[in-house]
Amino acid sequence: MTDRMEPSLRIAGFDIYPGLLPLADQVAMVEDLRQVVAAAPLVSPVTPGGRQMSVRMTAAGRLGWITDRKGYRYSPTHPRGTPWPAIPDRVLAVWNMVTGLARKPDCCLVNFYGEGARMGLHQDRDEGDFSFPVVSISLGDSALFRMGGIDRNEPTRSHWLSSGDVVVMGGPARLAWHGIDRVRHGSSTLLPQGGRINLTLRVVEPAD
Ligand code: MD3
Ligand code: FE
Repeated sequence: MTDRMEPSLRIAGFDIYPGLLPLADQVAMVEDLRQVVAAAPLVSPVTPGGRQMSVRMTAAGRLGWITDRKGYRYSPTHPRGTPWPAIPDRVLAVWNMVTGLARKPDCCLVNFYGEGARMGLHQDRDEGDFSFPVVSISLGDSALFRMGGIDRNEPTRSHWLSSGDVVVMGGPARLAWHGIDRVRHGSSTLLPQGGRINLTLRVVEPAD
């Protein structure tokens, strides 16, 4: 356990670090992610209900979150059967900075939002241990992030996330409802064709 950096903004239990990543680090992280996507291509996941998600996904780490007609789950392999690539060190450095935890995340989920992609309000509860926070890193186009409470019907608040912003969901916020209502396509030049990448770092297996 090292020191944890203090957030500059707190909304509904969500710790927000606006502009934490300098532009040079964002550019380097996108290069790291090109290698991740080369080893583990983005897929358009299908929900158990048979709907195709508008967000494309892949992952790095020991486990990746996947969904298909069989259900939502963490898997040690990409849908094509290959192990996930390692989480880039530059991404792990962000986890260290904002959590100060010795425990490393098991999963770095990579979400890619092309034009019109969104993510409906949901909870993240497929992990085996909710005592650890989830860390989100935004890259590319700005997105309207909606944050609610632990109950579906609690009021929500919205906040625009920009490239280089980091959010930490820990404590009660770990099980809060959240989603991405819309992305301002072309609002950032980080990705030459536009689009948004969100990385979420997660501890999936219970602490031993
Ligand atoms: C709050 N991703 O991958 S990141 C997701 O921007 C997800 O792609 C959104 O929701 C995105 O599950 C939002 C912020 C986030 C991520 C995980 C959370 C908020 C969270 C887990 C628990 C509570
Ligand atoms: Fe989520």
